[in-house]
Amino acid sequence: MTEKKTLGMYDSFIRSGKETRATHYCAGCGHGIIHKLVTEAMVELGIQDRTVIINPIGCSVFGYYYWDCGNVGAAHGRAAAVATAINRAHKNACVISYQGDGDLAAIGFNHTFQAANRGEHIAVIFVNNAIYGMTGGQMAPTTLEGMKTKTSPFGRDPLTCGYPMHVCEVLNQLKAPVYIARVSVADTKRIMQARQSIRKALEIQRDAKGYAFVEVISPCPTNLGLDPIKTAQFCIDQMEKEYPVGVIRDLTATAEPRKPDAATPTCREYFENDESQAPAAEVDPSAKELRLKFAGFGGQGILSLGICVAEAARMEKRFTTWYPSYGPEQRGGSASCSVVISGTPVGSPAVDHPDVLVCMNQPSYERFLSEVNPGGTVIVDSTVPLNLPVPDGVKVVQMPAIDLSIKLGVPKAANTMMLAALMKLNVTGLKNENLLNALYASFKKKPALVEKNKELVKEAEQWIEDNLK
Ligand SMILES: Cc1ncc(C[n+]2csc(CCOP(=O)(O)OP(=O)(O)O)c2C)c(N)n1
Repeated sequence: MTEKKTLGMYDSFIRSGKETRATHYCAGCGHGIIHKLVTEAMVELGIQDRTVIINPIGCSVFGYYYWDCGNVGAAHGRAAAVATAINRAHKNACVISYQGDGDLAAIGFNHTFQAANRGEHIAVIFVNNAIYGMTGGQMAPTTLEGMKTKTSPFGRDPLTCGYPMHVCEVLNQLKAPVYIARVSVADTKRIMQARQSIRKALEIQRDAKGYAFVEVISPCPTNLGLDPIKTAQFCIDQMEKEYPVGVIRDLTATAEPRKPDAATPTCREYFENDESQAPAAEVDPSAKELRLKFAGFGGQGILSLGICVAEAARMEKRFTTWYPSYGPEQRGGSASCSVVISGTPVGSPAVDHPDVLVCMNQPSYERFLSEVNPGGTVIVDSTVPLNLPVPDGVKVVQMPAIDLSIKLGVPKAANTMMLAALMKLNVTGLKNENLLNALYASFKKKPALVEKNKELVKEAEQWIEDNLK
């Protein structure tokens, strides 16, 4: 007998680390069947080249070993957010979010609900096996009443654990979804029905018609402690009693396809539309990418300093990103931001290895110094002891930004002192005039501060002139 290759799956699952045609799923698990239904529909509908499947956490986290299309991993429960982003950035993409009941209905439920309510263009395949499979059989929102799991050893009691959650019915309260169906893969007849619903959900993506949700009742023999045949029977006898299968909503006949130009603008479009604020970036392959990190305590103006530099880069028609990271505290907690300046579109706004590091406090110096690229520059406040080995080829410069700003009576302006240091050391590749304009523009609402900051910049430059070689 020859083995027939499933459409839309790789010939060999080498991403698992070995040449194999075997998946990592247990015998009798529904995931393999559902994978097949999804990829077959994807190929038959001719959308393989523009399909992106989101693989969040759960037994199907390794879906990307098998699906021969675009794949993106997501944090537990966050598939809807990732799917939203992908679809908005790539409007031609057909996005499939493939999620378990723990992922979708527990940790990720609010994401699911909000994405459905927004009518995002996503086909959601919701694998309901009534349990957390990957972690060894804990109770899920969809666990049946009385069902024994690791975390409900005496059976799910609605008094303490609530009732089994009917996700399709909850989503059916919303206006936006185009298609909602519940199917099962417990036997051949049901698999045929599941095939139709999954195909429909993908067709809706092909035609850019909106949100489609397919719940699939799926056997998990390992965690139910039953053999595959008995587990399939459990799906039919017990699960379908609680979760009746069928099409719950189908608005495909009346749903309007999204018009390409009427689609939700991406973040980039929001900014680029305002030409006066942000001249469009121009491609200049000769401009080397520069990655900068600014770090200190919240309230020290670290994030604003990063914005100034990013704004100046935009004025010079560079591609640029500003990416903040801060703790929960408004004041006093750690804060940092990453800025990338480039002559070509920026791939990632995260800066793990900066070329320029500005540190306003000791924890950030300790945290980031070792990550600076060779040839890089570190500007660190003089209050920070330089007691760490400096990586080869990295230049460390101390600047009394905090002391100087206190001396000049504007303690909050230590970040302006750091900006002056960046200009004087000429490490951003940007024109000083633009850096200053970006700084002054940040005081649009407090014009009196512009004059004061001009004085501060002069003082800082003088200090650097006198003290730094
Ligand atoms: C933030 C976070 N919390 C908890 C976990 C542990 N965890 C991994 S998988 C999982 C449940 C997965 O169950 P489900 O979504 O039903 O998928 P299944 O494994 O049954 O296919 C949990 C709780 C995690 N990885 N990350």
